[in-house]
Amino acid sequence: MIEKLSASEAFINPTIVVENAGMKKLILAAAVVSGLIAALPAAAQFQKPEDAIKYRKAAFNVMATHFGRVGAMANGRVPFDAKAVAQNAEIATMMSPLPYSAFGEGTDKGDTKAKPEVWTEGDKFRAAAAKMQEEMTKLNAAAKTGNLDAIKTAFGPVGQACKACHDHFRKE
Ligand code: ASC
Repeated sequence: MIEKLSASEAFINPTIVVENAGMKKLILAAAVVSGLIAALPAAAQFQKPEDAIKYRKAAFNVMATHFGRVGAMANGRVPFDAKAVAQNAEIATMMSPLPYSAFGEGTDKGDTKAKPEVWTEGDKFRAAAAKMQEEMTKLNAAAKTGNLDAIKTAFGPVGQACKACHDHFRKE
């Protein structure tokens, strides 16, 4: 913006230059702060390990609730309502990455069914999480079309991805 002002324009209205300089500093500061937040270890965003455990369980629970509502319609247990499927799939998709910020250090002990393998086989765990999110994203795309057959097709792989992770990484 400043660059586009000629010297005479800047002279006539110096506040433009001042405002733009201030704005640039503000944008820079905001970028630095958000960069720092993104760089923080995930666990540091929770006060205590038990807060992280509560958070991830809550996120899984909300995801499962809305995924389940999609399933009820995909399986014909509840009459098909394209708008409701789309809304529920959207919420489940939004929730799907959230639990994974809450498996940080020290969150392996406490009120959790997470197996030690979550941490000892971290790459495998992250891959399983990514697979679920990928399939959920496909389900969300199908839900947006409102096509029940497409929704049915996309539903199964999400459930399989949930199960695959539970089988290996969750107790019971
Ligand atoms: C659900 C739900 C899960 C998965 C899993 C699929 O609806 O709450 O945890 O599907 O049961 O096997």
